[in-house]
Amino acid sequence: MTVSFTLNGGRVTSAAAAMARLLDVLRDEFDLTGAKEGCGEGECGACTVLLDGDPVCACLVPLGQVEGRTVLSVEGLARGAELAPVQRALLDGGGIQCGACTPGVALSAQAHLERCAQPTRSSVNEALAGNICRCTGYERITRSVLAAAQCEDRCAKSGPDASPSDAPAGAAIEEDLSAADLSKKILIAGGTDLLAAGPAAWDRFRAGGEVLDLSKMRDLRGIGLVAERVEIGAAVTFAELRRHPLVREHLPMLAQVAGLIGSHQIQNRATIGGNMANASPAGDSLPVLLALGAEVVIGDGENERCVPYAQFHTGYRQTVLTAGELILRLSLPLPGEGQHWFLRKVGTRAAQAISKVLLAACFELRDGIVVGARLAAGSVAATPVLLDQAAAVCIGQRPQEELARRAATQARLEVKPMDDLRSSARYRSHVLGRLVRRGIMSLR
Ligand SMILES: Cc1cc2nc3c(=O)[nH]c(=O)nc-3n(C[C@@H](O)[C@@H](O)[C@H](O)COP(=O)(O)OP(=O)(O)OC[C@H]3O[C@@H](n4cnc5c(N)ncnc54)[C@H](O)[C@@H]3O)c2cc1C
Ligand code: FES
Ligand code: FES
Repeated sequence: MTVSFTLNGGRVTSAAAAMARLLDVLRDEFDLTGAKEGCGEGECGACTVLLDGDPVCACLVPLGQVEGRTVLSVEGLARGAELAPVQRALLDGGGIQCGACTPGVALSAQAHLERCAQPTRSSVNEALAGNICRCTGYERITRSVLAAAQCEDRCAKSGPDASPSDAPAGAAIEEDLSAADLSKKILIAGGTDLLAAGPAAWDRFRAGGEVLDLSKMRDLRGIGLVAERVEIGAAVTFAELRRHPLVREHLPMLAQVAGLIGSHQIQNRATIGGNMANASPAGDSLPVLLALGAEVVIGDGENERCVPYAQFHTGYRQTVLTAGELILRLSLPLPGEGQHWFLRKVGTRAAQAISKVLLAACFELRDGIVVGARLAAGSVAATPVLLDQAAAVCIGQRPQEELARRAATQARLEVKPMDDLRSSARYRSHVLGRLVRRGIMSLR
């Protein structure tokens, strides 16, 4: 089986395994060594390439998922002998250092310049947050990209022909849900957890080859309004959630948390269904889904069942999914009148940081009185926790200091935080109390 795609403007075919990493294929088969392997886990961005114009980490993309798509590596960025404006600006502005991460920086910057009508210092910094350069020199990089933003031809597509290829999509990895025996398959969506699991996982893929690509299933992909509820396919990415007008209008807390997941490279690939199925207590979307009162539709190719999301996580990294089942979609109620929300993620830095604590809360207020409350926290127990008792304390009360203090104390009693590399249990408990207090005081 071969995989065909457009690479730097030309049609190419690879006979490598469908689960081979795009990074290895580019470097070993096509001799394109601009994309570097820094971490192999999606953290550093040195392997960044553009997939259909979006920055992704080539170390986390299986070859089979580029079938019929367009890949741009740094080798395709220049226009013949002439450097692209962003490359020229990095060179002129000294935003290059030792050069190891520069190809990834240039491609992330190029994508941002093409997508953002008016790049600013903060939008550039956010767009480059997934390119962690060990030489530092961030200021010069930012200045160089802002200088490139002034060039009239900054957006001109590079390479001889960067239009999507006409190859039929989906030949390399199976995609027909009804025909698949799910219990025998490795399910892959964005691959950000699966491929970050390292060489042991890749060996399993190479040996097994029994892979089902959820990202190609139309049933798992859409976002829509159905009977006064927002339905979101499990294979919707965080980048899509972040941008989608329905989500931004009705579920702004979900759009906001999508922007807190990893970097742009990760958001362009990671799916909400994968975040739920991976079931890490630090999964950032999970407390938000709890606070929003989501329901999960689960299926096995023939039958469907609907489970309140509050019952989905059954233990550390465990869910109600049985062998052969997958998450099809989420269903979320539209917010009612007088609803307020509060979201805070506390980590070591703003981007690319696993949460130490995350609090998501929805409150309903009538005449200044709390008449509804759902608070949920992440990274403070083996599963994301719905803080039922803290919510109960709020009902019928005015959001004042005394209430905030009582709810914070109650919330701390409802969780069982752990000591680990990122934080201590004591710190997590303390921060959770502060966040609950702040959430309630934000209602005043
Ligand atoms: C560098 C980096 C930074 C990150 N930062 C964050 C962060 O800040 N916050 C955060 O919450 N997460 C973070 N993550 C993890 C996040 O990317 C994943 O949890 C992601 O959401 C998983 O989705 P995916 O589509 O990539 O899943 P995949 O890797 O494709 O799959 C993950 C698991 O879920 C299963 N699966 C996928 N979809 C389904 C489905 N529909 N039904 C049943 N099973 C399914 C797969 O079989 C697999 O076992 C980060 C990851 C990386 C590599
Ligand atoms: S090698 Fe570091 S993100 Fe891919
Ligand atoms: S350019 Fe040297 S480590 Fe980034």
